[in-house]
Amino acid sequence: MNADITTPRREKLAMAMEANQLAIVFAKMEQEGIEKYTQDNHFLYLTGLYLPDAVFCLLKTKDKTFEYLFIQRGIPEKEVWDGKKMTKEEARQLSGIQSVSYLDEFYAALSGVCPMVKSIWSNIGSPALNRPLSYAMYMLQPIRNIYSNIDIENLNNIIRPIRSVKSDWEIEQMQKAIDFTGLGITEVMKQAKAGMMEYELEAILYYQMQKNGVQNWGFAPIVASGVNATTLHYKLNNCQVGTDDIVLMDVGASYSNYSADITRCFPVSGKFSPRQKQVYEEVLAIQKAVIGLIKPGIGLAFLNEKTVELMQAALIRLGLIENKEDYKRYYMHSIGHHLGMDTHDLGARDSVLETGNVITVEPGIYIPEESLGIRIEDDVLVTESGNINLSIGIPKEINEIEQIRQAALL
Ligand SMILES: [Mn+2]
Repeated sequence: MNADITTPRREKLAMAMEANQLAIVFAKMEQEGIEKYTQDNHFLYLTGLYLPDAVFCLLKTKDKTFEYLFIQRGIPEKEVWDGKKMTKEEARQLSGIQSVSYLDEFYAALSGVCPMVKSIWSNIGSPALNRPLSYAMYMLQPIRNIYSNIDIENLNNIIRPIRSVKSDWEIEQMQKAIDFTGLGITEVMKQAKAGMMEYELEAILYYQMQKNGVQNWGFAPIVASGVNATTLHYKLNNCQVGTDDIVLMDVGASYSNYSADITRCFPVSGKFSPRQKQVYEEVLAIQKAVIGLIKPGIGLAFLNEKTVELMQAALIRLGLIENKEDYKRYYMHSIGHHLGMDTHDLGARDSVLETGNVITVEPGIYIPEESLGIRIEDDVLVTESGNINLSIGIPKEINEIEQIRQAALL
């Protein structure tokens, strides 16, 4: 990410803001001890900087916008341990933000602008009432105390329409995240054997991804065999894989901080049993039907309704339910979500799709009493003329999967 990529994003944010509004976007704090640093996605989106403890401010007045960046001062004794801090000049170059100051000047600068500010957009998050304040809430507390007339609003609400439409560069990053995830998934299909542990499969996957420059999972990987696949957010990954199991992998690499989110299932034995095949085919048919509906102007709510209709008929055919209303026993989540820097990216459940959105399509049927869980998930880009399935290259047809598995077991 460089200034050419982040500058237009800041311009879009400024366009969306009203006069006398201020955006204050906080980077994540420096992690305690020796943990790996991950950046706040709003901050990264707007600045391209992996700097901890930095703050980006955008002030809009009647006829101008002003951008300010505050960064940590380098302390020579600390730099022995942590490496050199980014200089003001480096931060300016990388972000394209011209006014760069040190963090210890932040409140003084803010004191100067607050008298003219009506409201502030900030990445305050939305912690539950019985949870600690977010870092942004903590940092904005002096403003609440002294300028109680200034509204503080969640940055999500203004940045959602901007972040949910992906640029070509963003699509390229997501495509890489998806392709590297696909390599990992295919490699697991090639190497998995009964008796292996789920975490061994996870390791095969991550090795393939990291070899290609992936630094992190997009989310905690789910590698679930047999009945574990019926736990939607299973992440223990510590059971032994059985001969007759289906293994479900719901995984995604993060590349340039963009997440993939893919689910594939395969039979350990090399061949789907008739029942496994029956269930798999129903899920696959629903997934394809729903992907076929995706185009600009279609609502996520509509896709959910369609999925439920198709799911009800499928569950009745499979002999799992008799009454349509009971479908939630075997299908209890929604069809998908926006995907981007966050795996569950900004984009409301009731959003209407537009060109440049990327969403997941992930129907599933979960039958604990049969130790069987099937979910198939692709990442789909909404285009002017319909959609492009970005993960179409990752095997999901029964014959393809069986072929890979049987070659593996030779
Ligand atoms: Mn998903």
